[in-house]
Amino acid sequence: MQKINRRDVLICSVAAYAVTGLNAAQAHATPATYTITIHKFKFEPDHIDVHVGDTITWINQDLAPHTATADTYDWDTEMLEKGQSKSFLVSERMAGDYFCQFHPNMKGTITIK
Ligand SMILES: [Cu+2]
Repeated sequence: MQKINRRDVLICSVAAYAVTGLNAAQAHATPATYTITIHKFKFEPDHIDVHVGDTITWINQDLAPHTATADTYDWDTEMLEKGQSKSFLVSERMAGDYFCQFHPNMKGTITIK
């Protein structure tokens, strides 16, 4: 039986780490965080372009409670009172239109780049 020395094990570990790191870099170089302010019954901005792996935060600055809810109901911030926020890590399923459950005329769109 061949003996495995410590050096071989170390090289193997470093190679595995390098491959993992490369895949992550290809998927998305630098994850970004985007803030959408809910103000005067509008999502500001009402359209954002994001990458999978980015983070979107909704923060409500109105006295009235709001939600950011996918048209498909796949994701939902649920009720945000004044000053409250909710963040989601962007996944493919977040692409598309969303609205406020209390004020359905409030609309926003997420585009995955
Ligand atoms: Cu609302």
